[in-house]
Amino acid sequence: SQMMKPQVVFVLGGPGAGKGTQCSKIVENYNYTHLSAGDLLRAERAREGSEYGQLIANYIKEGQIVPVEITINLLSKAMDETMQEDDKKFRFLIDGFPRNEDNLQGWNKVMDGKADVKFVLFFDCSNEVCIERCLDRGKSSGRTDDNRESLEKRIKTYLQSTRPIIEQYEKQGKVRTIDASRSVDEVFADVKTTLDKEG
Ligand code: UP5
Ligand code: MG
Repeated sequence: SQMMKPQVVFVLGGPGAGKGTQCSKIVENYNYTHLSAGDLLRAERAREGSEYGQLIANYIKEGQIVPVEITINLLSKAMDETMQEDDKKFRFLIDGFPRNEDNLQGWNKVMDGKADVKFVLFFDCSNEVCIERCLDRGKSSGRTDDNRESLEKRIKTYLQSTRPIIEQYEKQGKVRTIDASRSVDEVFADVKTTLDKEG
C-alpha cells in the first residue's frame, strides 16, 4: 500500500520542561503519535537481551547523549510499526530528540527524504524550574537521573549540546516557542494555538 510520508514535529526543551506532559495532552486532542526518545531508550535499557542496556543506563545516569545509531534505530522502528498498524497514523511528535549535532546528523543521514520535519515545538523554561520539577518527580519516578547530581549534568548537556540545535532550527524559522514555566493548562492553551495555526 502507498504509505504517507511521516510528518514530524520535534519536541524539545530542558529536562522537566514538560515535553512528555504536553505531548500526552496533544495526543488526546490531535491526530499525533507520541514517541519519546527517552522512553524508547529506557525501554531498550530494560529489554531482556539488549546489547545496549548497560551503555544506555550509563549515559542516562550521566546525563550524556546516547550514540545516535541506537536512538535512530528505536525511533525509526517505532515509526514503521505505527504506520504499519494504521496507515492513517503518519503524524509524529518526536519528544526529546535531536539533542545534539550527532543526533541531527544521524537523523539527516537516515531520514532525509523519508520524513518531513514540519517544525520544532520548543518548551522554554528556566533551569531552576526544570530542576525543581524533576526533583519533585524524583520522589516517586524511580528515574535514575532525577537526582541533583544527574540533573546538573542533564542541564549542562542541554545548554551545551541541545540549545545549539534549537538555534539552528530557529535560523530556519522552524521553531515555535512556548513559555513552559506556567501551569500545565496555560502551557497547553498556547500549544493549541500553535498547532491550530500549523494545521
Ligand atoms: N510538570 C510538567 N509540566 C508542568 C507544569 N506546567 N507545571 C508544573 N509541573 C509540571 O514533566 C516533568 C515533571 O514536571 C513531571 O513531574 C510533571 O508532572 C511536571 P515532563 O512532562 O515529564 O517533562 P519532560 O520535559 O518530558 O522531562 P524529562 O525529564 O522527560 O526530560 P528529559 O529531556 O531530561 O528526559 P528524556 O527522557 O527526554 O531523556 C532522558 C535521558 O535519555 C537524557 O538525559 C539522555 O541521557 C537520554 N536520551 C538520549 O541519549 N538521546 C535521546 O534522543 C533522548 C534521551
Ligand atoms: Mg520526558
